Amino acid sequence: MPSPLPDGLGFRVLATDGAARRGRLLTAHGTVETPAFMPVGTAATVKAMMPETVAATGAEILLANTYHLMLRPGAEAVAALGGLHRMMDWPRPILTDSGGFQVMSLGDLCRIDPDGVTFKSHLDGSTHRLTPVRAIDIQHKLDATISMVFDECTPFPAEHEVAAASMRRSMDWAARCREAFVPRPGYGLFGIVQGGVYPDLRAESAARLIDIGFEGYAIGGLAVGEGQAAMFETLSATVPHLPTDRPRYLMGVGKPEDLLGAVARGVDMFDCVLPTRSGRTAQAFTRRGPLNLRNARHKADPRPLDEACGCPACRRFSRAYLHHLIRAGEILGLMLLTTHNVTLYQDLMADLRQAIAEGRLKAELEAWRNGLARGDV
Ligand code: PRF
Ligand code: ZN
Repeated sequence: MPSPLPDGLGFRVLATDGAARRGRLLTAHGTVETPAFMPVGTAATVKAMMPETVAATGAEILLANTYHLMLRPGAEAVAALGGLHRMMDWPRPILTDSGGFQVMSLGDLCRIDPDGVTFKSHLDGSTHRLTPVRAIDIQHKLDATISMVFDECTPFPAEHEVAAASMRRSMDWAARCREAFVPRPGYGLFGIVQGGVYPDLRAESAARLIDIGFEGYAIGGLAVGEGQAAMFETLSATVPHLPTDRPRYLMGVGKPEDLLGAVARGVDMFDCVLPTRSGRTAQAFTRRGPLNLRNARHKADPRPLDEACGCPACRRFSRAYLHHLIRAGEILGLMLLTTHNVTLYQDLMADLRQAIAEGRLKAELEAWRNGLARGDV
């Protein structure tokens, strides 16, 4: 058994291989083996999956969204149902994003000022406001295991001056979030590094956050159109400025190839809608790259999606049947593809964890990259 929980979250680095780390996060709701991928449960559900099916994929932590839950059903409604874990019957850790990124994705439905953001609901057009204090208060009511600071995701591209001003505002908000956050054993608050693609701004942001002090450090403002090469360069320029004894979380990333490169650069946690959203657009991720199950070439194919996958979609059903379900608009098609995609992402992370522990990450990355690039035959 792990030793008693410290004041906030516990984190142990169990092994390293180059910059990559094999770690363990200890929380009030159980442990998370890292590197970890968090399936997205925006509205307190991983769409089309029962919680026990999510757990069976190997997922140990989910992400939920402050923005969506504050609008519907409302933070008080979630609190009255005993918090997120009890409401959705997911007893394991939950990380909530703070709402900033989601609000600012609304475009002209939102207005930003030095103290927060005023926005119109995408549901009914009603006006709402999020500030650092309010975002933390909502995450308390949701009972998030890990809360995120309220930040501004600087758009890409942005001039150095614009990215600097945006980052400094986010750092000011991060300090307000730290003050508003009520510490509890096994719970934590993560800071978010911003600064666009500028190494000097990323270094300044990391230093400001470390000065404030957080239980973990996220890297935000990436995967916003800069491309994989620039994302990797920015990661390489950011991670060395982060504490080695705290978890690092790359927000909203990514494709399997992105996860390989980011783990190699020292990232411990990820979230992305790709495996769950692609399931709903008939896209299956496999060890041989993506497949679109709508395509007529799968019409009579008796093979499973991925020979090496142990998920129910691959153990029990053919590509031809999945193709039929998708074409017929059957709900089971979405359920099976989502389960498969989440399983593939969890298998990828499990392979990387084992490879780091055994000091053979380089070969494992090569094996995955070769498979993904080979394509389906
Ligand atoms: N900030 C927050 N959430 C996020 C991001 C960010 O920069 C991103 C960027 N890829 C995804 N989700 N709070
Ligand atoms: Zn599968």
